[in-house]
Amino acid sequence: MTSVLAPPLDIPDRLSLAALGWDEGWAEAFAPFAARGLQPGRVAIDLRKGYRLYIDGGSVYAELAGKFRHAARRASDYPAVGDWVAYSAPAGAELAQVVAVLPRRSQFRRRAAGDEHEEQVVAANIDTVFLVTALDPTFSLRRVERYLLLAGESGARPVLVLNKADLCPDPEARVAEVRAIAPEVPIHVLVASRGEGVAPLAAYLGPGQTVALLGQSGAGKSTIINALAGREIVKTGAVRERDFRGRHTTTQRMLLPMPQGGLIMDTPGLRQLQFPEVSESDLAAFADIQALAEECYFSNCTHLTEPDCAVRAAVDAGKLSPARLESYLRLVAALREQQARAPKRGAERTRARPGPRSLRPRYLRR
Ligand SMILES: Nc1nc2c(ncn2[C@@H]2O[C@H](COP(=O)(O)OP(=O)(O)OP(=O)(O)O)[C@@H](O)[C@H]2O)c(=O)[nH]1
Ligand SMILES: [Mg+2]
Ligand SMILES: [Zn+2]
Repeated sequence: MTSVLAPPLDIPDRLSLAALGWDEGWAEAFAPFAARGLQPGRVAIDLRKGYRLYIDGGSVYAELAGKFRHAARRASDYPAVGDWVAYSAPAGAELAQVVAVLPRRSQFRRRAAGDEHEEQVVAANIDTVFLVTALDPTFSLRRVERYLLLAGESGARPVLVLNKADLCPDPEARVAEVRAIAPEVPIHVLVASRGEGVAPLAAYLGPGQTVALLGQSGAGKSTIINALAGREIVKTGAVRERDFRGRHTTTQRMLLPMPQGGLIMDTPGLRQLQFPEVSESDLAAFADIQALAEECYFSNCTHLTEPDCAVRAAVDAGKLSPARLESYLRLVAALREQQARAPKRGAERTRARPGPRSLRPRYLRR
């Protein structure tokens, strides 16, 4: 059992309660349980049929005590990753028994599966949340707004992390836009895959601190964690080139002890906001960029990172505005996402597909 359920073995998980975030406030909330001979633990992973708990100096596997299950009324009554719980370890029992969940200081909720009225808590007791957005052509200010809203409801302190700056013609313009909608929120610009801009994020960690990362799949959440840890402690996955979609590489929420002290929570990607409907005729407005693209070395150049890109060269030479290139890249990404969503069945397929190959913009040809 342990082999399947254990997080990566090289993570030191023999933390003291204080390192896990325990303080006087928690001790006070726990006092009645301590009086009953129960122990405190923090939920590290939700294994659906049970939990892995970090406890003072180690970890245990636990399940819900029968009484707990009978008393639980709402989905939000159940333990979430990050929760402090009271457990007992009856002699001879294989698993520790979770008896109670301590009142949460912050919480992220989402609609419970199968019940549209009920909300489930997916992460608890987060001090700081990194709202991770990719500065690739899928960038959306509306998505940033939605993340800020989520953070606002949670009670965790938000930090905006704009990753993949290498895929953005004008990161500073993006920062300005984001700052305009969230003047109080710290903003960090990163190229996480190269470790750039990552170091300042360590300031949010430290003994007892809990940081969670939220963002769409493929935004680079796990890459940021690995960069902060200084080695690979979680898996990362390439995004689909066609439409920049992530592959939902991280499938479980888990709390990971960090070398800086404190815990970081990796999370699966949030569902992506779909692009607004667009049509290929919108590309007509970008005939100049399409003409430039004919000169790119790679016929399927994305104008993001490829060498010998005539489009980026025009931006560098001041002949094409970065904002205009961004609008174009967004439009193309939206078209691609639409094509990927289009029905794949027989007759519909021919209709849903774009026109004759020769009429399709060079960018969309493969
Ligand atoms: N170009 C570029 N690629 C990046 C950057 N950061 C991460 N990536 C790549 O983006 C892909 C997705 O990264 P992940 O860290 O797996 O993304 P994630 O947000 O954890 O995705 P999920 O686990 O699916 O939610 C990987 O191929 C990373 O190497 C960056 O700054 N620039
Ligand atoms: Mg991930
Ligand atoms: Zn190009």
